[in-house]
Amino acid sequence: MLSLCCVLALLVLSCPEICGTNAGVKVKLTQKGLEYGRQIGVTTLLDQFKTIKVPDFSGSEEVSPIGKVSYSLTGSEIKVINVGLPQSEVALVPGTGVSLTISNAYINLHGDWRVKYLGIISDSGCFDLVVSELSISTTVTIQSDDTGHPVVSSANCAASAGQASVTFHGGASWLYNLFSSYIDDALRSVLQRKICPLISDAIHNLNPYLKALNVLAKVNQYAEIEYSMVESPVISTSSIDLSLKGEFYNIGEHKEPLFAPTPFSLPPDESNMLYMGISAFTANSAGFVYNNAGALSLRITDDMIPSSSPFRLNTKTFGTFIPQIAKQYPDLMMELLVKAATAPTVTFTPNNLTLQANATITAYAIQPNTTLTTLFNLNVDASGQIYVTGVKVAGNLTLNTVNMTLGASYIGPFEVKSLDSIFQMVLKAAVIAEVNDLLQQGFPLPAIGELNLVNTQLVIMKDYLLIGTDIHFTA
Ligand SMILES: *[C@@H]1O[C@H](CO)[C@@H](O)[C@H](O)[C@H]1NC(C)=O
Ligand SMILES: *[C@@H]1O[C@H](CO)[C@@H](O)[C@H](O)[C@H]1NC(C)=O
Ligand SMILES: *[C@@H]1O[C@H](CO)[C@@H](O)[C@H](O)[C@H]1NC(C)=O
Ligand SMILES: *[C@@H]1O[C@H](CO)[C@@H](O)[C@H](O)[C@H]1NC(C)=O
Ligand SMILES: CC(=O)N[C@H]1CO[C@H](CO)[C@@H](O)[C@@H]1O
Repeated sequence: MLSLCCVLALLVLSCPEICGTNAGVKVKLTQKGLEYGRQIGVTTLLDQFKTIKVPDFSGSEEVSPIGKVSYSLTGSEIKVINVGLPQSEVALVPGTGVSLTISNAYINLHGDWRVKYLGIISDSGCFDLVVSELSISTTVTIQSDDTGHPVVSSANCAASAGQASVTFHGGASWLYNLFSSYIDDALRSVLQRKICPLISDAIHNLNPYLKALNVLAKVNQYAEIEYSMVESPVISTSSIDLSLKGEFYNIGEHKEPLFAPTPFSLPPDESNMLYMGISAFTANSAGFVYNNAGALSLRITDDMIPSSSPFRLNTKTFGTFIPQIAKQYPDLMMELLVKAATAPTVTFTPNNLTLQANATITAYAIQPNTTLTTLFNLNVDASGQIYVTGVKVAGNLTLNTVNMTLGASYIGPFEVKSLDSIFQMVLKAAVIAEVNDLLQQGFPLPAIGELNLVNTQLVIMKDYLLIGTDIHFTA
């Protein structure tokens, strides 16, 4: 059940009070995705059908010239031994959900029979029954319950069995006729009556999973991302489209940034099962959250600079660019504090993901008694390209431009430009490495937990990142 649930979990989420806001993340399940969901669903139903219990039949009938014949088909031995669902179809029902049609299905049963007549004569044997040309149709409706969670149910279920054919083993042939008509009518109708409740149960059984669906996914110790729906799912003739909030929040504290998502729509591609658009808004809400959490500051010490580097974080190295540092603070180690001045922002343009950040860098000399003496601070505007890699929404940053201006100096005037090369090196070695660690973690995609993504492509579009993927269950 879990697997079918996952497909449905992709289809449905909730629509709480935030309905009407623009989506930060959009998800589209195509016909191809639905078709994959059908295969998984049919496998699940096959297992479900094998559990059908056929009740005992017993009764008596006047059979001339013998008289009263008591018979029983013993339930404990009437077993479903095979089920075939060779033909099934799913189709989108615009505005409602998904229709499922199964045709030419069959069920093989095996059981024992027993008769008693003329008071004393008893006879017994076994039988094989094939109920074939079974047709089943139902609609899976997708709705929200009053707590804003998705609920699926089965509507308009109909099942009919075309014919039953029975083979008896043991006993006298006149008995076969008695059973033939009985079995044909009774067992066929029993099976018919059992199928729709079974399907309804199977669909209904998805609800606990949907109820447990976490629309708030933890990213790390600072952030969680909310994937609740901002509007009801749009079910058209070609896809199911979901609009999700897709917003990062500080854990336990849902403060809204000043910016809002820019409306965007996914391209009409259909070659993958699933498409997902992640807006620049979603990425920028992450910057907002990390900045609020005070997570965007980094203390850089000499041990973070590669040992191969000729530049060291000490007053000797800096003294070659700013002589008064070496003069006033000879032979001291230094430390830098890089701190975001504002939340960094990303811009998505076709094939280009740019990160811009404004930061301050404060340089300290470390006194022998470990006191930090402030030497100067700089304002830095930096921009870099983020290269998105692999199937995770994870990337790596390379630095494009760095523009440094002096904030304050406690060591007299100096030419900021002279520090360009050393800071380029420090930013690359320490800051970019740190940002890349963060980017490599990526973040969880909505309800993807149980799925493997295959044939995944990532494309940077204007204002959003497009992921096209197929999905695969290994369970
Ligand atoms: C990427 O976009 C930024 C601005 O958004 C621009 O400055 C940069 O030149 C672009 N890079 C490429 C490779 O197109
Ligand atoms: C960085 O500061 C400049 C002005 O110095 C401003 O134009 C820009 O919007 C800021 N960028 C961010 C990401 O805050
Ligand atoms: C540490 O040393 C510096 C420089 O010698 C001095 O200014 C400062 O007061 C000292 N701090 C402490 C806590 O001893
Ligand atoms: C660097 O920033 C300063 C102040 O924000 C600005 O005047 C200057 O044009 C910028 N230089 C470059 C190369 O972007
Ligand atoms: C650390 C890392 O993976 N760096 C890569 C970032 O992306 C650029 C462009 O694809 C590569 O050249 C780097 O090697």
